Amino acid sequence: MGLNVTQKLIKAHLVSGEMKKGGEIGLRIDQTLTQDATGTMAYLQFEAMGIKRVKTELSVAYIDHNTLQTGFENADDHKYIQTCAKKYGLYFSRPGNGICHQVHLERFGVPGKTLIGSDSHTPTGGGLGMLAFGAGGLDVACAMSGQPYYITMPEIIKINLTGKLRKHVSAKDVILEILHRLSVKGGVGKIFEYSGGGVMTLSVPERATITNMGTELGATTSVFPSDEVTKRFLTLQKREEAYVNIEADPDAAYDGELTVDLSKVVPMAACPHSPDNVKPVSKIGKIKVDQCCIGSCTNSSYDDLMKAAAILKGKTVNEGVSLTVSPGSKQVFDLLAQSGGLSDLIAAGARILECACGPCIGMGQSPGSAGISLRTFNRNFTGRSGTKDAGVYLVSPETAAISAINGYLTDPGEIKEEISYMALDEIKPDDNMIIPPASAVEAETLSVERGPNIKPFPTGHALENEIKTEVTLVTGDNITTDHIMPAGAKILPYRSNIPYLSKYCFTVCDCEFPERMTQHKTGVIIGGANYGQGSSREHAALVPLYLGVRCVIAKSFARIHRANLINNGILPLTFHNPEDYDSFALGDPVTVENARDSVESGNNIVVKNEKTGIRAITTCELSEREKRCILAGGLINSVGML
Ligand code: MIC
Ligand code: SF4
Repeated sequence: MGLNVTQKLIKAHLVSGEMKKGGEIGLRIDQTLTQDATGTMAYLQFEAMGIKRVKTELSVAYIDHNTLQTGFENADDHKYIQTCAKKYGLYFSRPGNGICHQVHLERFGVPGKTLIGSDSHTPTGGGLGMLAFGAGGLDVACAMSGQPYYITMPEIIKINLTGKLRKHVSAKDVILEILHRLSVKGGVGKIFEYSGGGVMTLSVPERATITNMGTELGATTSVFPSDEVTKRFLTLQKREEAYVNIEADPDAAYDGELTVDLSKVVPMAACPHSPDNVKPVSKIGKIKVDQCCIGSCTNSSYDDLMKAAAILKGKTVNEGVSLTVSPGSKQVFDLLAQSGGLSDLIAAGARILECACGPCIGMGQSPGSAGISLRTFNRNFTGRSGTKDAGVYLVSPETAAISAINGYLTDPGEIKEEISYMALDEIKPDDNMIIPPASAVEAETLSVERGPNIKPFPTGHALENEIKTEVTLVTGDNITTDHIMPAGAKILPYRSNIPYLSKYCFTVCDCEFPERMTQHKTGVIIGGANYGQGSSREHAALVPLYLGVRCVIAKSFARIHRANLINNGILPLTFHNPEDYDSFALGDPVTVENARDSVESGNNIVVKNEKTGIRAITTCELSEREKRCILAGGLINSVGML
């Protein structure tokens, strides 16, 4: 039997386990990336391992999230990461050079290679035929030190693309259509592999838009083949030597299949407050819009921004709307300027922001009270924009641009004029904002600069046999890491200061949670389904650990967050019978019985509600490696890194 693209990539990197669904596999990692909001922790953890130089083929440290610099914190963290990069053998992408995923696609991604990044949208690299995963900072630190990355062998689902997109319909609409069909839980335990005649009609940046938002499906990752389109993209980037052809064998088998006829896709929008609350734009109606934001790692390529510029050319942004544009990279920004698109955007009244995540992670541009914001981004969770009662809709650049002119949500199918702009035949990439690492000899003489905002990270302690504590929080389904550890302009600068961040833990759901934990010193969280979906931020485990959370008992967990809990010694227990979720209330005293013995033997774990006497059975399926980690109180303890 032939192999599909995913199997070919896994096979070439497999260091432990078998390619059998459900078992743990270890993968050799060729490349890593970090961004600054998770990077500081990742490098502190890397330093704690005592390794002198990264052992990957390529590792890059990007600065793109924390760029507001409202105090000394961001600049200090940037300096820390920059000095780490130079000393430990990483490339450093300076602030201003762009969003990690866009820059990585342009300048570093290589088809057929594995990549892990301390950012959940690292699967963007799948658009280039990479096997790319989002991971916690500690897993990235381990990969930098030459250790494998472990995942559960997922199901491989073929997404069969047929036909061709119609005018004004974009790759964003395709992934929104898939989210509509499968939901934010639809990709859990799965890799989506794109295939079929429609694939060749999509450019690499369009493919990357789709693999980027595979993250919102909860997927382990998404991947496209590497074909002539990939070759053209790499040739444009003057990196044709990186090209290899990787396509599925004709007789390759999959665990499931879904067909999307591109010619039938229509402009879509994800309505508040979930990326899977998707409806056709035409069915939502002409709702009044206060803000439109174009950019983010999902939609900030040259074509995305030029389409928007062409729609806005000669027009003025509606008086009721604030339109922002953030180019994905310095390369995109420069090309936008050279082609005249930038001038069209400025003339129309767009507010041009720097090449960074910006409003996507709440770093400015929070909408007004109950404001309606159309964003070309990938997440619209409550409060993520910085305004709790804002309504954020996720749309394509075309929809955002035409709606910014009209002042109300508009189907881009209504655009009468032809959209045309300068095609890219040749570009002159300039990596002058990427600082290479020092040589190993020079590195010996360099030191790392650490600002006063950088505080040590907490570490867990060995698992005891009986955990006696109480329920300190009960959450509903689909809790995101933005609920657990919010981001945004006020607190993102404190990503290297866990004690400070802890004051904001879960405050989107319950403002008394941090205070309650401080009083009780320990606690358990009762969670619903898909607990911890969203970002890869390890802070959503580190901060609860710091506050004394000993275990989370949920109906189910999102992949990266579960790994982060285990890596930090917090026990993730799953209700055997989901109805038992209703047997626990805030303040109930609980005992996790025989925790250590059960983890060791692989048995179910009983959690007793000491108030009602109800004994809930929970499961904790752990690989031998994960068991060692949980028993030791986290990965750092388990491998004796400190
Ligand atoms: C996000 O989009 O939520 C982030 C900010 O990029 C996160 C990483 C982080 O929290 O630093 C992600 O997606 O992993
Ligand atoms: Fe940055 Fe937003 Fe992409 Fe996260 S989703 S990496 S915040 S642009």
